Amino acid sequence: MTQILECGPYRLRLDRPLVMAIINTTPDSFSGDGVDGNVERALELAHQAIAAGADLLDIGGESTRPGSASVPLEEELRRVVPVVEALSLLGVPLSVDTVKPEVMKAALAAGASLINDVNALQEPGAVDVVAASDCAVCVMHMQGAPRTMQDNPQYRDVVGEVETYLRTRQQVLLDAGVARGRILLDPGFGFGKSLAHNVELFKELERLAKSGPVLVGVCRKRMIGEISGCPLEDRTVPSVVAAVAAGVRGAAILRVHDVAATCAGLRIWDALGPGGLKGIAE
Ligand code: HH2
Repeated sequence: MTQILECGPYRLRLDRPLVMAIINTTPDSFSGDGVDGNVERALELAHQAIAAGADLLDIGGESTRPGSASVPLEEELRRVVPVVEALSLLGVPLSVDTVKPEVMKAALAAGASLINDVNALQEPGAVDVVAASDCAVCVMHMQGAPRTMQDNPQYRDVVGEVETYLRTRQQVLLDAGVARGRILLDPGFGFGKSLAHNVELFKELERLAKSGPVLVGVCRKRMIGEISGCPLEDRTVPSVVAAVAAGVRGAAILRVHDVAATCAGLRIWDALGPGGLKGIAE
């Protein structure tokens, strides 16, 4: 049976991998495509992403690249809320990438329908904000905090530990009254993980998807550079191949910078790959 993601006013069918376009409102995102709070530029990127086939837009106002510091609340609100207001008129579901309950609340009021939290709603009050709305939510696993998370991350059993963590956060949401159909899980590629940890997790996406629909964000990340040998500016092709591989392994949503290339890659696999792309529907 086709899984549905309940996402505010939207019902998203998860019978193929959906493409989530990254719109960073930051001045300092690692991939260099942040718009620094410029609403016109964000609108332009959003139009391009939708025309290229994006199913959702993910708006972020705080970089979480390794080594980054947290952004003051007022500054994050200044970057994110006007962009959400402007993009909410476009008719596609908007996700907001934040760890702050105040930003979640303001973004939902401005028209967002998915909260994407790399901290899995651990800030006091965050679960309540989500529970009080009808938005979807993505809980992500991170070991440590962005400033230090890549300093020698350690696991005994990375897949088991990430799976247990995601199920625990999922249960917290269920207990707070958030329906299962609103919850996405994300192993958090690059968030407190070595290359070996990332690869092991990637190869077990089907197992993770048994706990709930999985969002995968690997586009242009260090692991893509390490495996492919490509510098940041040449990571579109390896990122697309990784996105297709994630789709084949059952990812429900692919969070990407390169929307047109990703959609093209998915179409090719769907038409020519063995078995096509059925996401997690089967
Ligand atoms: N990765 C980043 C940010 N948010 N959210 C989820 N759910 N999963 C991810 O893998 C993820 C995320 C980091 O990438 P990016 O937004 O491109 O960079 P920055 O944090 O520097 O803005």
